[in-house]
Amino acid sequence: MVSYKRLNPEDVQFSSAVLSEEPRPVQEEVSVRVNNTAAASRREVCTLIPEAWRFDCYPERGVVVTKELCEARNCCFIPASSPSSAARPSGRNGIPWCFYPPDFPSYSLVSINDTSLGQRGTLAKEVKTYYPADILTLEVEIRHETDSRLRVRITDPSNSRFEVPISVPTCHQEGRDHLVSSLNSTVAPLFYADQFLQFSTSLPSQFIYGLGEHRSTFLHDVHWNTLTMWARDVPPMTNLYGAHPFYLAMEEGGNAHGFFLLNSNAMDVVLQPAPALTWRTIGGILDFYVFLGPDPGSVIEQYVEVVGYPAMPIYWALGYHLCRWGYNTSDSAWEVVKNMRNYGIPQDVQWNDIDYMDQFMDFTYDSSKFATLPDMVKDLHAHDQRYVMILDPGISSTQPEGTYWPFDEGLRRQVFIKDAEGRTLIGKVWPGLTAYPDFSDAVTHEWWYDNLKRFHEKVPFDGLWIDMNEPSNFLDGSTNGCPSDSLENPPYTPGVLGGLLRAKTLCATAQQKQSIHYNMHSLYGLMEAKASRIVAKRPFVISRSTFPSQGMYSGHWLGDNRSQWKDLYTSIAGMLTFNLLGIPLVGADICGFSEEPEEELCVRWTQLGAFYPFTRNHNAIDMKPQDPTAFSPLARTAMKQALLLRYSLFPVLYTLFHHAHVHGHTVARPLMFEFPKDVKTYGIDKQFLWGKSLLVTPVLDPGVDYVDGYFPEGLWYDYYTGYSVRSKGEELPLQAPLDKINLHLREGSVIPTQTPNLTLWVSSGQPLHLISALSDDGSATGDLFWDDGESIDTYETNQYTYIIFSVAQVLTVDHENLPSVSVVASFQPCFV
Ligand code: MIG
Repeated sequence: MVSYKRLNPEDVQFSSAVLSEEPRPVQEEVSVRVNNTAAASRREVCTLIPEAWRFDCYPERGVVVTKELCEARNCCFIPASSPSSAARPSGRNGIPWCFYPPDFPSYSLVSINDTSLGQRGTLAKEVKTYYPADILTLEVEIRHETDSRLRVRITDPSNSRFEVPISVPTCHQEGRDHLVSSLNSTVAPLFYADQFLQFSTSLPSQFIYGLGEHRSTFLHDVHWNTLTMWARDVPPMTNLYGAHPFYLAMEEGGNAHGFFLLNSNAMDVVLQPAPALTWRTIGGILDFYVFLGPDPGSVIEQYVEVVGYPAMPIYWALGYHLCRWGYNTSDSAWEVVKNMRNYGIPQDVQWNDIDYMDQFMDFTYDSSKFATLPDMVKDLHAHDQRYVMILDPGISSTQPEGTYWPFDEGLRRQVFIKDAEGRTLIGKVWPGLTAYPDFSDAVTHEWWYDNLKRFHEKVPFDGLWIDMNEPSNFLDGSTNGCPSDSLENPPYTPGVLGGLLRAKTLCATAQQKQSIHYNMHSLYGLMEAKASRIVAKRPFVISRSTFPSQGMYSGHWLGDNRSQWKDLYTSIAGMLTFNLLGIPLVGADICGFSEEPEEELCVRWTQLGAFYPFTRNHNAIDMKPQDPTAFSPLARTAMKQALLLRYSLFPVLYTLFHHAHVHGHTVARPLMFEFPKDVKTYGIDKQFLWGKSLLVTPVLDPGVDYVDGYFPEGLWYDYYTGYSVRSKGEELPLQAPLDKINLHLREGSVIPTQTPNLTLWVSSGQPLHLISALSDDGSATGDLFWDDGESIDTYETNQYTYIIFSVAQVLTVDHENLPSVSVVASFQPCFV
């Protein structure tokens, strides 16, 4: 756990020249040298800094950093064994050749006063650095907001700067005596220039998680790994669709803490093996939260308390969704729905991609190819199924006046983002030239709502899929390019793909109601989701771009993956990361978006996908069909079984979402959350849990009929046979024929299940069952949250049933010989 102490001016220098409370030996050595031999040559001091502790003084890309350039910054220059970081475009960097010396000028605390919540002080430095508009005097405010949450805001007292417009609750707690984190932030200098804000901190371990959105393993690699954040429409690589400046760090002994930088500007987060982390952002303020845990689950609860609890999903959101790009007609989509019914494969929701639109224009549908769309939707509803279609933000700007209401009316109400000169900014997306709604303006929300309402009268859709909302643009900036100024070409540009902020999006100088696009860019998907959360009952929205607090408004799919085994594997990390980020309604495109899956891959993917909190099969245009009906009877049956299994576990999943909504718990949960003292769980991203007790071990490789799974210490019950194994905390081989996904129940748990049916609505009348997995002492507990599945705020208005089950010793259990999972009760579900 991070410890706190009261701050004294001498503790805060934000420079490596000053020792922190608990100095690392290396620093002590450096510092002693610096202090005792003032005459020591610069080079000697520089060589004393171990490679892992070198903080990059020349992060600019595309520059070959020479000794001269480096020394002009008063930094140390030592070519290291790896190529210089500047020589690498993004992602994995090397050891920096140019790094800050211990005496690099930085801020010191010149005054500090106690406030009711903490302290407020002034930071000052004397010399300006090489970044323009360096701010020499800063205000720092430290607030102890709750017992487990500290907030530090560093602002410019003489100018107001951009702050992320999300409402963050503040709790007021007084009289705390232990206020300042000894997270060591003195390892490198603090920067606070207008467009370059940077600070570094040492990390308690190399076990760092979160920091979306990137495609990576669940556990981040701290070996010179730069993670760039700037929402971007791009297939799996660099900076992806969302921006989430939050990390979870494991500490000694199974403790954990969290760190959140509330900042929406383009930024780099650099991990280095010291281990240490550098936040480097190009705007806004430094406003960060530290969450004290002490265990990983509590850290996430504390984070979610700040960014907002995820919405309780409407029940059918947890059913099976089928989608593809390239259903050429409504009849071809309808055909699949009917085939699914004929084969008795569960399906709650049918989706349409941009194919349904008339010339790809929002709020229209193709009246010839999709003539039967309204009939299909009626038919879905008649079968207790639902319909969701895609909307892109770009609004066609080239239709003759009077023929396309969304654009005409949008212009009239001035809802579109403007360029630097105040004209409607025009970019290009699927419908051709388009304007972009400014969702930071309340007027735009009304206009968006009116459009949705008008379209809903024609096609009574049930939910929305909001794509391309980074926002994506086939052009860089606009049809007129972008002006050339310091917003478009900042002194430092993070490692965004394409090297320019405007790459495949809008100009940084574009004007939105609440600020310039430079500041607002990564918030676009969040604000669009907020505007889209309006259709009936509990709204259903799935968004591609996301930002902290997104979970309150939408779920997320992990974007354009490929039909490859590797993508099957990385989807688990993506799912777990978004559960850490407070967006538990998440899943990857099952069977892969681009490319065509072999049957075996699609079966394995459907099995894993049955355990994504959000489960949707989606496919790219021109790829052959990959819905369950497209495969052999054997594969089809295996997929059907996996989906029926999911449907039978609906009561478990629904109850987990209740806990996410009310307490900020994860739904799909990393093993280390339940076993934080078991270091062997820290890197696991091939298995995961649902809640605390259901262990999922999917097959992620071709051509195998077994899988190795790690079992934390304790008793685990095979879900299908009831036989138990006692693990010492070891990897065990499991049989995994093509029609089986391994599922184990942790000792001491009771889970509610339900006889499945073809939709969750139809299942909802079926009896519930309880399965208990007893501990050695014959006890077990579990719970169930149950309501009508669709009314808003049933928990908040007390219209729900919540049951806790506990089993005391009921029978003598012989773990070695008897199936010990037993149905201990059946009962009728009771809607309030
Ligand atoms: O430029 O709507 O990620 O799921 O099928 C591509 C077509 C736009 C990207 C989404 C994908 C969707 C596709 N879209």
